[in-house]
Amino acid sequence: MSHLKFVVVGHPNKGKSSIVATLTQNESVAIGPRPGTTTKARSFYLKRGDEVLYELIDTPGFQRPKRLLEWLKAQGEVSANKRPKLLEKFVQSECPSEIFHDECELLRPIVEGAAILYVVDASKPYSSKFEAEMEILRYAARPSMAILNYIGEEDYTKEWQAVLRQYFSIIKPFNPLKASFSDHIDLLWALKHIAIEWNESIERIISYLQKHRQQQKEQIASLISNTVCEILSFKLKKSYHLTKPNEEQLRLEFQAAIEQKEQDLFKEIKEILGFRKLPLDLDLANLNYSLFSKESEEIFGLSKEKIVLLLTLTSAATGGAIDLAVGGHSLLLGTVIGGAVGFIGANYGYGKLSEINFIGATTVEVGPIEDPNIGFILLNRAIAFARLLLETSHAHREKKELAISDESPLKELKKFASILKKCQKSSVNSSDKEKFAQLLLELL
Ligand SMILES: Nc1nc2c(ncn2[C@@H]2O[C@H](COP(=O)(O)OP(=O)(O)OP(=O)(O)O)[C@@H](O)[C@H]2O)c(=O)[nH]1
Ligand SMILES: [Mg+2]
Repeated sequence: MSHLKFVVVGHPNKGKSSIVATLTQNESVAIGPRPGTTTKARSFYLKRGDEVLYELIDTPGFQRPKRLLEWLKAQGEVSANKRPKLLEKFVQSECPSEIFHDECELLRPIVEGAAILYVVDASKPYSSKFEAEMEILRYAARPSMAILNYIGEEDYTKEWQAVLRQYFSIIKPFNPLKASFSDHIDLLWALKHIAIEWNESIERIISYLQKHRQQQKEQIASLISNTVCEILSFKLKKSYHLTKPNEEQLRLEFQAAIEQKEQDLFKEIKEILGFRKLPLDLDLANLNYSLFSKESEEIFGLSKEKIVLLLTLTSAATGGAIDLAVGGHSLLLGTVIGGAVGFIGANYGYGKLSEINFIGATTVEVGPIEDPNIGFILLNRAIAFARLLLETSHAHREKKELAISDESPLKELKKFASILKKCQKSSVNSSDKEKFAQLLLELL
């Protein structure tokens, strides 16, 4: 069976291309603030490997619907069963056309058999100028659905529904810029009812998309866990000749190498989710602060007390009393592990990054990181980044404003702490790694 085809039509500048981008998860669809961005019909595909699951045809908006309707009516009285043929006749006899250029572009896929997704902006009032468009689409007698987009703040849903119900049996609100993955799935569930013969195909597509999403999350979780673990055990080795390198310089080089690894991680997460071009405003997400800055530590790190507690807990010597403390009874902290604070505190915080070891007369080794908070900071930053992108639609073109919640997403701190500690000591085994990725997956 050939794949499902949907043509996205409507007035200019109502979010047609944005809908195509979101539903095909494709950031290369041209979207623009001015009417007339799309000038030609163009197909975009949702694929599983090489197999096309569905095709969405982006089209220019109607330019002269009233004149086209007049043309159709001027062909004389036709019975309802002949109307689809009349539309075909228009495409065959009048297209290509200078006056009806945009109508030709959008009607061709319809007469060739695509189902119709008619997009309106329900944040603006209905006006009779839309009537001719809907009348023309009715001539096509194709399976169809109306989509209510909301470009502005106001809400004219009721007014629109009263009109759209006269033409479409399925009407679905869908805001392509805000749409999450589950909104995409919801829209597909609604599309299931567009034609009985498509039920099965659409269910299959939904189940594929859900599986694929889960795989993307698994990939991201294992990427984050591997990268964080690798960073924690990373050593910078350098050879030198005669003059010993400056220690501060070495530290900076070491930090820069780690920061680069974090940036590469972010880039890979973007790629997994199909965002290569999307500019991100990392300032808003506080991710622009350097990984090693005081700010980053405050936003993404754990408090000194928590770190001390966790480190004490993950060493075998401690008893159940501290388990209680982790449940929030911070009063216990001072009494139970007071002594440890001084010791671990010496290794905690900015400036306590790593040892610098001069080996022989020509080699120096920097690292691994000593500050136990860096692992948590890295994890919180990477999760914040991944979560934001997981909620971003492929219709975004401008700088995406990232906002993150203050709440650290890391739960199960004890388990994370024990794995991070092993990473730092380069003693993780494959089951630790699996556990690590699994813990992260639950947070995505
Ligand atoms: N705030 C907001 N803006 C939207 C939404 N959908 C579209 N836009 C904006 O509206 C403008 C037009 O979007 P397009 O998707 O290019 O609209 P179109 O219908 O394809 O336009 P033409 O190709 O010119 O007919 C763009 O600036 C979009 O960013 C939405 O859901 N919310
Ligand atoms: Mg467009």
